[in-house]
Amino acid sequence: MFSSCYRALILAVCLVFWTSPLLCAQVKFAVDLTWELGAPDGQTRYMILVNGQFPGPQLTLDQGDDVEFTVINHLPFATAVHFHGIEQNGTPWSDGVPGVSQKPVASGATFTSKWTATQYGTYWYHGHAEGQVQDGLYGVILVRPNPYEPSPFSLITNDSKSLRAMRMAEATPKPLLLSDWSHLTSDQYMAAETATGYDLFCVDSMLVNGKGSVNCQTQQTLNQLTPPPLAHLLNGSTVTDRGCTPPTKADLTQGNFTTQGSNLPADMYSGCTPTNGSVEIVEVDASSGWASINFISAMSLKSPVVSIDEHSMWVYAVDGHYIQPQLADTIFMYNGERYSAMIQLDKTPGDYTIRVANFGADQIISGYATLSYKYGAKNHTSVPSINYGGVNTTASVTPLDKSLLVPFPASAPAPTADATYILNLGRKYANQNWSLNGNATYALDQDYNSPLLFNPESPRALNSNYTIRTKNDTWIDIVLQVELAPPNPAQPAHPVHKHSNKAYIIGSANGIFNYTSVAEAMKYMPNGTFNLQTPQLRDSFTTPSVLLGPAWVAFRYQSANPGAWFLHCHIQTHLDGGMAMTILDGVDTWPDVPAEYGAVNDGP
Ligand SMILES: *[C@@H]1O[C@H](CO)[C@@H](O)[C@H](O)[C@H]1NC(C)=O
Ligand SMILES: *[C@@H]1O[C@H](CO)[C@@H](O)[C@H](O)[C@H]1NC(C)=O
Ligand SMILES: *[C@@H]1O[C@H](CO)[C@@H](O)[C@H](O)[C@H]1NC(C)=O
Ligand SMILES: *[C@@H]1O[C@H](CO)[C@@H](O)[C@H](O)[C@H]1NC(C)=O
Ligand SMILES: *[C@@H]1O[C@H](CO)[C@@H](O)[C@H](O)[C@H]1NC(C)=O
Ligand SMILES: *[C@@H]1O[C@H](CO)[C@@H](O)[C@H](O)[C@H]1NC(C)=O
Ligand SMILES: *[C@@H]1O[C@H](CO)[C@@H](O)[C@H](O)[C@H]1NC(C)=O
Ligand SMILES: *[C@@H]1O[C@H](CO)[C@@H](O)[C@H](O)[C@H]1NC(C)=O
Ligand SMILES: *[C@@H]1O[C@H](CO)[C@@H](O)[C@H](O)[C@H]1NC(C)=O
Ligand SMILES: *[C@@H]1O[C@H](CO)[C@@H](O)[C@H](O)[C@H]1NC(C)=O
Ligand SMILES: *[C@@H]1O[C@H](CO)[C@@H](O)[C@H](O)[C@H]1NC(C)=O
Ligand SMILES: *[C@@H]1O[C@H](CO)[C@@H](O)[C@H](O)[C@H]1NC(C)=O
Ligand SMILES: [Cu+2]
Repeated sequence: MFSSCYRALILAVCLVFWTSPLLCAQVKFAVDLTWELGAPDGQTRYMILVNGQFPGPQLTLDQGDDVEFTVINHLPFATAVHFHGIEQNGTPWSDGVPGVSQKPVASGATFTSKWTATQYGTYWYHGHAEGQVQDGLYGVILVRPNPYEPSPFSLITNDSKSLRAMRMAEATPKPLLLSDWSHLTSDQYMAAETATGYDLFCVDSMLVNGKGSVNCQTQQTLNQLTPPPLAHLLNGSTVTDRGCTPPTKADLTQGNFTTQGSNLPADMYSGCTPTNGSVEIVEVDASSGWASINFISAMSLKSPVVSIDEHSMWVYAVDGHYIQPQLADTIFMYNGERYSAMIQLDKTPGDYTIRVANFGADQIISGYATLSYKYGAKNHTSVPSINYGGVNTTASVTPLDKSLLVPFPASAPAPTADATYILNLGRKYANQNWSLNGNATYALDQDYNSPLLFNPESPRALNSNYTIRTKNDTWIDIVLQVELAPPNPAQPAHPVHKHSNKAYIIGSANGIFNYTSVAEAMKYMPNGTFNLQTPQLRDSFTTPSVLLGPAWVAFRYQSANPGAWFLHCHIQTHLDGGMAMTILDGVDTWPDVPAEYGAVNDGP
């Protein structure tokens, strides 16, 4: 009932504002999944193809469209497809998380999600069963804004020709789906973790729109690119010839649990054989004036910094939502994040390299694509802003300032929260097992056959080690506290992603959040620790990487969309290892799950 009311409202809006060809489309989109040999980076392995393609085909929508997304599972195992960042207003059964919002889609079965594209912006769909992102199950979702959405381009220029060009660029963007790629399947990767007791993170290549190559560097180059603090910690040893920090540097990359290093597959961290894969060419036409490059991180394990040689970028949207545009040369990205950038096509027509470099201390590796001006010289050599290790090449390179990603139009959360949850992130039971609250690891398949959305009173749904239960129409604070004590000598950044509606990142600091609420903390913390006026509005909240001491980040959101929403680290191996919880938003007002979604109330 709730959803049909909502749809009626959207329909009314469509009728009032939209011209006829655009009117509230019903979009049907089907993905046929198969398990086949493929070679995205030039080396063959088994992987998931979507309609015979990798990455999957792009789903392009207009804001307000109703979508029927059908998964046809021809894989030899169960699956489910999630719509990352799509708020699923009134359709919690269509979120695509097995064990949370639905049962897994069995091999041979078909499942249709139905949802409304209520928000404009750049999103993506991806597998949410096991580690299927690592096997290639993902594709772009683009929702073009309604004409009446105020856009922030007049903060860049008031020149009417340029504004028209930006609007046109926004409607026909160049999405760059960035991913990391391993020659091991996700199952093999996970098996290596179980066999070694290591949290593993070495990959073979970085892909742009599914294309790339294995790039190898000499050991000397890799050593030169090793950041001095890492070199110091390596204490005389070096990164491997794949650019990876060895997992044996346990104090740096692992917890204090037992390991079996001899079980590490010989070719997982060492041995680099270059390949000649293909290169994504992004063709632009200087006569259009501007292009919109929409970066989407579909990375499983790596954190890329991206740049386009000789082109500064006006970043105008993050995680699908407009911001006050900010000019930057490089953007540091975490798993699942999206950044849309306007670039002016005013350089000498030619080819310019797009660089995608990992910036964590875990691996020195880059991937490339080409921005190619139509009619430009093909022999043009462009000037980089970052090197193979992701480090700026000159002092004048300006990184995107993430503390200043101000939503446009201005929007802010409620000044106080109704409930506060403090979660202690860290390892649990083994180096590759992670807990989002310090108490429990969340096995992905634990509720496969009785999803929490169908069973809000089950013992698991009532266990605060696994779920957070909120009342509808309340404001919730979640503080992500990153511990630094045994068994965690250090922790990498955790990009924690929340399903359904976005949240405001309202504060972050080093140390222990030793308070019961943000309101209390504000009395004691230095001015500037919290920002309730212009906080970022996002669907992921990355904790700082910690080496020297603990740190925390706090986000605030409104429980306004009743449903079971996953909250999890988007590093695939951390999710596999248990780093998740489910938020049961508005569990007091949950709608009945429509019969067509297979709701069987299995009871507690
Ligand atoms: C464009 O005009 C608006 C309204 O006058 C103004 O607020 C804005 O700053 C102008 N933009 C630029 C880039 O000058
Ligand atoms: C660094 O290496 C040296 C020589 O192998 C060894 O004696 C020392 O204990 C190491 N230091 C650390 C902090 O591991
Ligand atoms: C890649 O292709 C180029 C041009 O055909 C060739 O010169 C180079 O040797 C090839 N490299 C590898 C690793 O196959
Ligand atoms: C690039 O090619 C053009 C024509 O093909 C030539 O005129 C120019 O000198 C070349 N530039 C370089 C740097 O090789
Ligand atoms: C990179 O940028 C930083 C900060 O602006 C600067 O200190 C450093 O010198 C730059 N690196 C190079 C190689 O110029
Ligand atoms: C939650 O986890 C803690 C620590 O593992 C445990 O002591 C407690 O019993 C658990 N609570 C429930 C309700 O299972
Ligand atoms: C973790 O377990 C402890 C001990 O049972 C309990 O006090 C605490 O509330 C639990 N934390 C969560 C998030 O459930
Ligand atoms: C690892 O850390 C735990 C605390 O979480 C501690 O009890 C244990 O002794 C540590 N093990 C080693 C080998 O240091
Ligand atoms: C937290 O606050 C309590 C009470 O003020 C204090 O006793 C305790 O030492 C504090 N803990 C930390 C880690 O700061
Ligand atoms: C905090 O700082 C802001 C800007 O620097 C200032 O406007 C405000 O008055 C300060 N608030 C307090 C409580 O000091
Ligand atoms: C839940 O709260 C939101 C936000 O206040 C409200 O719009 C919505 O109607 C409520 N839903 C239900 C089912 O009460
Ligand atoms: C530990 O992580 C592995 C995946 O690496 C997972 O299969 C296993 O269930 C986890 N164990 C626990 C106790 O969470
Ligand atoms: Cu993590």
